[in-house]
Amino acid sequence: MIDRVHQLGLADIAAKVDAGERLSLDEGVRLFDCPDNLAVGWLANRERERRHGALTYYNCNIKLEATNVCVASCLFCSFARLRPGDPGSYTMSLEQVWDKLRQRGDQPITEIHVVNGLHPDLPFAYYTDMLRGFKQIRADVHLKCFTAVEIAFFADLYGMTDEQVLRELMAAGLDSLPGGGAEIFAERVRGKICDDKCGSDRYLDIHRVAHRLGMRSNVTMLYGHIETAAERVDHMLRTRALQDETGGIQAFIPLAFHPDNNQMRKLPAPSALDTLRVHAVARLMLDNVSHIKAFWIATGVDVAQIALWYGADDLDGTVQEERIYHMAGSRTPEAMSTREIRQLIRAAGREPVERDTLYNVLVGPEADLVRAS
Ligand code: V47
Repeated sequence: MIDRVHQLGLADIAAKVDAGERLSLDEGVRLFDCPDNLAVGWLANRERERRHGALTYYNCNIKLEATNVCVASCLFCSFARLRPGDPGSYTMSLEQVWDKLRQRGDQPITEIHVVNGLHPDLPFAYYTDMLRGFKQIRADVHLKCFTAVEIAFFADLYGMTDEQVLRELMAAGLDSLPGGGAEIFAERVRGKICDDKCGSDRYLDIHRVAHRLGMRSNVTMLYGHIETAAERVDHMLRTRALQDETGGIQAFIPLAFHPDNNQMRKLPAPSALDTLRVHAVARLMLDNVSHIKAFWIATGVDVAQIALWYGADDLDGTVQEERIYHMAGSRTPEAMSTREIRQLIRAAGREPVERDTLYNVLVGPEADLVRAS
């Protein structure tokens, strides 16, 4: 394969990666333009194995979307409804939200991931009470809730600074921020697909403040719509620059655009090859981010398995209730058991590790062998 890398003109990039040197924007674009997908994947896999060997992480989590009422009008979104009462809109009562956790009292859930629409009429206490309630039901559960876009919205709606919002949510039990809302940082793209929500600089600054306050976060990238290769790499470089400053980013998560039931439905979904390439380039560009997550609901299960050979080392988790992708056409199951996730990781030739949100190991690869013996 190294001969092929040389023939393709990627020897300088391979040498830089080997020497621990950083790749530039132009080099990232060359990785996207290279005709040989497998060669790029091979380079990324070397890097993935250097960091994690065959280990592949997942967690036991639940995703909740408490409301889909949203004042933003992102063209890619199939989930949001503009106003309360619009057909298909919903807002759960706090009891309904908490019930989602109570109903799973018998499951070893370690993380709740909440993403909501930007609801114009709910009081701030809805969110702080939600967090407090979760912790009352399960004191040890990790609360990864509210994207930076939601934090910015709360600050503007309730007349607080971003930092005040984060501090109040942390006091109520918030443990970390999920990566949603990043889309593509390039202003050209943002101006076209999501011009009425928090911009890139503020998104990144909210993560910066969260890290300063002691929280960790993830960063996502929504790809496969109108962005160019250079805009994808620019997105990765802005992420890398923040990570240089704070070290607080745990995982980078490429999210494949799903075109059903939204205003960009005329666009095709990104191909499996493109999905594999994005994960591979992310692994190579983001030398300071430990984990590249292939979110199986977004990639599809089969492609997520292959992505484990293209730079990804994490699959997200059991998920259980997911609406954003299923309303946009995802045909994956809505949930997986830990047994199924472990089996699909093994079937891909990798070794499953159940982690908590902060990547502490909870169940190592040997657990299957013990169970099988
Ligand atoms: O912010 C919305 C994306 C995100 C579509 O932090 C779409 O661990 C594709 O951020 N096609 C929410 N994507 C999900 C998210 C996430 C998922 C998994 C793990 C983590 C984490 C975060 O979903 C939104 C938006 O970027 N999205 N609509 C769509 N039609």
